[in-house]
Amino acid sequence: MNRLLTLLAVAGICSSAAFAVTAQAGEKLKELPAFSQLDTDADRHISADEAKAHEWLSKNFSKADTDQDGRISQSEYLALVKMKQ
Ligand SMILES: [Ca+2]
Ligand SMILES: [Ca+2]
Repeated sequence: MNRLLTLLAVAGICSSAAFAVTAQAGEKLKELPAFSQLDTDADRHISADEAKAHEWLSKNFSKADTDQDGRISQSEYLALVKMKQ
């Protein structure tokens, strides 16, 4: 089933569909909450667990964690938000 869907997607996707996906990603980025909303234990870092509250952030956690210390600092979060705007 997945294979069929993939084939259909490859055959059927046109540039407007690709554009729609990009636009959808943009929508999700707009929904990035304030740092303090994600930092629920207020230790000034977003842990991997805290990032799970936001699907996109969770998926991009390692990208956001630029110093690779396993958590996102406020400056890392702001850099991520700016980069994606
Ligand atoms: Ca925290
Ligand atoms: Ca970090």
